[in-house]
Amino acid sequence: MPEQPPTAPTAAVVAGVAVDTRHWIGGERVPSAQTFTDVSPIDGRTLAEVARGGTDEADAAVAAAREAFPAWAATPRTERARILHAIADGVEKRVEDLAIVETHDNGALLRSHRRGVMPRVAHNFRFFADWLLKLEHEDFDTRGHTNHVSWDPAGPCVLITPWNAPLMLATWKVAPALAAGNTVVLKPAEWSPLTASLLADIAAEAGLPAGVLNVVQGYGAEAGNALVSHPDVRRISFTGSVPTARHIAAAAAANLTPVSLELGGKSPLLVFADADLDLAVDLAVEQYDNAGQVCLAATRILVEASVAEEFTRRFTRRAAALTQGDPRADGTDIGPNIHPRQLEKIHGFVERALGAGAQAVVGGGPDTELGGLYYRPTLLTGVEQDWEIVQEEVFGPVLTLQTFDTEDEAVALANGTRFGLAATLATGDSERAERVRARLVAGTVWVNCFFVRDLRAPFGGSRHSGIGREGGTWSFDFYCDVKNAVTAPKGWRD
Ligand code: TXE
Repeated sequence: MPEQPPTAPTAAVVAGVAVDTRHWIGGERVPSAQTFTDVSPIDGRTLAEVARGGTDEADAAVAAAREAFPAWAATPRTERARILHAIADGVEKRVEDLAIVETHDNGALLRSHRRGVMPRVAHNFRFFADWLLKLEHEDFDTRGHTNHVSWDPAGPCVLITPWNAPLMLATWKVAPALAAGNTVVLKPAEWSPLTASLLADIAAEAGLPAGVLNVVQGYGAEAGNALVSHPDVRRISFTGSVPTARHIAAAAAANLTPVSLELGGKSPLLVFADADLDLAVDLAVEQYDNAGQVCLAATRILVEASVAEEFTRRFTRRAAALTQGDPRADGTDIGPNIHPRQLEKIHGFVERALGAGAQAVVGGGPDTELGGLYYRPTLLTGVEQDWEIVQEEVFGPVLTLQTFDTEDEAVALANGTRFGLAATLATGDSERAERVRARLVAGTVWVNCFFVRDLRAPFGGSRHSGIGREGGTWSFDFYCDVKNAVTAPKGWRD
């Protein structure tokens, strides 16, 4: 274990909640000589000095995960499931703490953390605990020999997660990996590191043995890189950007470590003239959730030309009624973006599009009254399919609108990017919905709805949106080495 420097900060209090900002390795809190400053996007206030891990901490965490692996893998499934349910209980008891810390850390709405996100974090643990108990080993006969197909845990897993939904996305990985009998090292994003640390506390209180869950804090290029390059790691699961995914895939390739990649998107919302237009407008406005920092967001609105004017009129009215401001306030619809760098990136996209001739019919720049990291919800028209603003993920509250005349044209526009994460259709014609959804390149297609997510369903994307799927059986597939044991019948050589 790296030596513990006496002067490094070890804890912070965020909105009254104490958060230990050291790593969590082998059941112990471990500081680093170096720290990084975690800042709130709400008002730029410093929240904490957080341990900044590197190769030493990565090595120590993987070693702890390796050491804990045999006992956890051999723990009866019912006991593993019991502990996962106890973690869910702990999350439910601390929903308020987790919600307030997450909101301060990443700026997403407090009311959705409280009512939606954190209860779902608990559900993630319950779901995979229950799925584990239902997971059937399969036996079948081959000329009198028994094939026994089993789901064996793979070993230490490295889980690298982003800042837009920090705990939610982390537990999509942590819960199935632990349920399957693996040990894990979680590296949360440096822009939102705090709730991962609270999760470590909750898991320890729930009785998860030391070393089964480890949390290493730090930058991607340091702690993250050391973890994904480690030869003792058996699985890497990553949610984040395409450039980082390329790097991780290359590091994983060096060790032939299986990797799951959940990346960005540039998803379309197709609005046909036969749609309920008010519903279509609701679906479009929903894309501003989390200040547009959602990988699934349908940021390209494609509207049938005959209803485009009416759609734009209704959308503009609805967007004007949105309240932007402090994410802790109950009446707020859109909070701040995560970081000055992200705001700059968002505005760069918008400025270049406007410079190329796009029109901002809604928004078009940072909110000058609110200041800080608040970007006005924006809708750009007059854009072309090959423009950067249509092709690249902005990850901010910026939507584009294009029109089409035929179903074929709609499908061509929808499929015309390098991504394939999701697509949403608004149509009143069920035959059209079936026809179009079959032709879309997307891991998830929603028809007349958005963001309905069932953990039994596969989640993930095609093309540059990723490799692999998360959810139900797909998660267990990834976190297990499936084994076939063939046993001869007794006395077969007699
Ligand atoms: O993501 P990164 P960033 C997209 C979105 C956003 C852009 C940049 O378009 O604007 O990515 O965000 C860790 N080895 N999405 O730069 O860098 C890093 O520490 C190992 C979409 O913040 O991909 C963090 O924990 N790990 C996405 C995680 O990777 C490394 C959500 C994600 O950071 C690493 C987030 C390395 N070399 C961003 N470099 C979605 N699909 O929801 C970085 N990391």
